[in-house]
Amino acid sequence: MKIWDPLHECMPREDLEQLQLERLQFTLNRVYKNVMHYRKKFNELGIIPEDFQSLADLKKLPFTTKEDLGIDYPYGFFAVPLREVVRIHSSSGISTKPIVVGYTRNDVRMWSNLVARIMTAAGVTRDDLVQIAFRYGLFTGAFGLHYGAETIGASVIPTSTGNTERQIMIMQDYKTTVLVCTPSYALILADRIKELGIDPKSLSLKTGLFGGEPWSEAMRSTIESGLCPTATDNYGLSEVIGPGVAGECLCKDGMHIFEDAFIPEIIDPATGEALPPGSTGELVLTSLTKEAFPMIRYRTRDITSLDYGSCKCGRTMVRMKKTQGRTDDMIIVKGVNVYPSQVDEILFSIQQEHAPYQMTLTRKGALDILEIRIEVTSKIFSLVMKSQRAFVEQVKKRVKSVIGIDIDVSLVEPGSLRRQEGNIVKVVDQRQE
Ligand code: DLL
Repeated sequence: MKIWDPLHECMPREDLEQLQLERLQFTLNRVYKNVMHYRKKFNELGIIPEDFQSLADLKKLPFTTKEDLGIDYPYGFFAVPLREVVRIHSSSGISTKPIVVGYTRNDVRMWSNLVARIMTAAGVTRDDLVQIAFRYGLFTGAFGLHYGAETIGASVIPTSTGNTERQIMIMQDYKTTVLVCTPSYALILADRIKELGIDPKSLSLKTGLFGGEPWSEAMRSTIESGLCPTATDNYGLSEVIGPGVAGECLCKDGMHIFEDAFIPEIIDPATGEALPPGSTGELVLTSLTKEAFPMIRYRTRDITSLDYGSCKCGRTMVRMKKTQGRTDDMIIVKGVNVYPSQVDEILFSIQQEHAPYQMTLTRKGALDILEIRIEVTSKIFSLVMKSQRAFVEQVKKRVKSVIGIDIDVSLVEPGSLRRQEGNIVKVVDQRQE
């Protein structure tokens, strides 16, 4: 099994920790000098970057959260002038404003190499034809995998999302060997292939890199039997770089986190205390090489555990387990991150009141369906029938323009939504694994 960057991916832990410390010092200096948010935190604690003499000192610093990024929207966390930024991406924020991330030329180079690592780990080589069916745009998934594949020297087929039959036609005619998309889209492709009576073995696919949302081992089996013989899981988040934070090798026993570029910690989400190795808790990440958008102790809100045991592939990088949920109420619908707080804001902006609502998620075939049920308040009730319909349409339209997905909206009887201790359960996820 080929390894893209054996020098780093197989580094003995002692050397790795030395490298992490040097890179951490570089990063802390950079943020202290250039990012007001971090300088304020250092000053409040009465410390300077030179005080960090060991990796354990990292714990002196407070966490960074998505709320912090929202306060300094859009560029407050950039550590370089915009003139040095060559790429901007974004992801859902807690409010209707997204979070904005930037990359310098060096960042894009580093990112491409990190993604080249996960692709090589999944068995991709320069002889492959890589069909990228992630949405091209502000989402980091498509461009990240695109640059990684080009770095390896593979041929990229940038189909983007949608038009499932065309995707399948391209797969058949261009003889795609590697598929890249969300696991839920892979299920849609597998379903359609079955409906069309195509034998998956007649395709040229040999491996697929999937990620961007949680998925189960059951989904992996369905994809491997009905679409492509090998499916690997890949994790990342825009704030930290995008894809390329962690990915499975062909042992498929956890995703290697590239620790020369990111320091992972597992904390108790309630207390913020570090948990002993092997425990399950919230993943916190610190970036070590990023120039434009360094992140210090970023709370990912993803729940997982870390395995420092050795892996048969030879990589020494720690492995994270599949995520086991989140410590906040974010959900991922059709590959798009959605926060109930975004829906709160949208409803308030339309109706100038906090209408009680519930988000129900179901899956029709392989397709995610999000329905927002809104209880009829006296304000909504007073609208004539026609305006009620217009209100429903307006909610759909605003959600499409702010969050980017099509949803169903219905009005329901006052008091009919499920409550727990008096509060409406905001998210009911009925999607089966
Ligand atoms: O989803 C980056 C990415 C793209 C990773 C393509 C892998 C492949 P965001 O849109 O910022 O970035 O969403 C990040 O998605 O905090 C997780 O909750 C979730 N997530 C991403 N990958 C996985 C995965 C990209 N493999 C958020 N398993 C993260 C479970 C995942 N959840």
